[in-house]
Amino acid sequence: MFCRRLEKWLKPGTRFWTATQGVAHNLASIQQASLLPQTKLQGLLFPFHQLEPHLSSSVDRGNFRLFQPSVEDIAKAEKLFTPSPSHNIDYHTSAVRMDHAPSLNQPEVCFIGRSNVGKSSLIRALFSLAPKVEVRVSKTPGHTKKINFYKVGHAFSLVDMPGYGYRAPRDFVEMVEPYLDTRTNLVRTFLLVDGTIGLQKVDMIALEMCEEYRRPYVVVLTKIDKSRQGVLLTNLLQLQEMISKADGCFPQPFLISSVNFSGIHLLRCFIAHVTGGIHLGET
Ligand SMILES: Nc1nc2c(ncn2[C@@H]2O[C@H](COP(=O)(O)OP(=O)(O)OP(=O)(O)O)[C@@H](O)[C@H]2O)c(=O)[nH]1
Ligand SMILES: [Mg+2]
Repeated sequence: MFCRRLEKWLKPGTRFWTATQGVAHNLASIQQASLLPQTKLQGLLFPFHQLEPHLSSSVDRGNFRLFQPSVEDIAKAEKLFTPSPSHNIDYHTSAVRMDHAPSLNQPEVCFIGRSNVGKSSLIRALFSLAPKVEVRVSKTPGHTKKINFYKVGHAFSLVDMPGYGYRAPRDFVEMVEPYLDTRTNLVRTFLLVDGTIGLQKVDMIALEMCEEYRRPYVVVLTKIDKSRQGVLLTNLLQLQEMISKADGCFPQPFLISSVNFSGIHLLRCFIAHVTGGIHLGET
């Protein structure tokens, strides 16, 4: 059923990036990903499915699958992440302080998290269908000291926040707090947690901060390709427990790998949805 719906959507002539336009990841588009066997495709689009059989039957699975768009919706969202002459996707500007931040009218989403958690890598993966967009990825932790703004046509803007942790809580006070406090067009904050390590004290501070500023936020578990399955499950359940006690957090954590592309298509769809760029069909 899943494959038939996919085939129907993928009409001949659908465009995707080729080597001559820049090198995109070989699973960056749903068209390329659809060449995978169905179980692998399901795992790529909905990474939680692969973990599900390993969860104890006493675990409530409902919250892991709240956002489960159709493949058509995922494909619709992908269009927003694909540049065209009328839809420019590009780095916009950087700011070292909030009073240098550009005033933008479109809805905005931001990515916050510890240094090295994978914020910039995730943004690069999200933008992999626009390979000309330059997203800096650090080799050394703490590289991104500026707030970096990217514009996705007129649809939304996306913000890569400086990593915190080495000088916490000072890092929060300088950059993240003023941003969360004052950014009026911010519609969703994505709080990244390292899937290989799990929740750290500094992640808890960030979570409390999102609660305090009453900003709707979503937790993203990163680097799932690198984490052993048992470790990932433990970290996921610990996270789920925390989320269940939070008010402003979306109950479903998103699992992603910027290396093998697991969960990237789903996250693109969620971003397109929360910024109002697409309307989800009936699933
Ligand atoms: N295996 C694996 N490595 C990742 C993944 N995402 C990021 N990394 C690696 O983790 C390191 C840090 O990634 P960044 O994206 O620079 O992290 P950041 O959160 O932007 O870091 P700061 O800018 O310092 O705050 C890099 O060496 C990445 O290659 C992932 O999904 N899987
Ligand atoms: Mg970075």
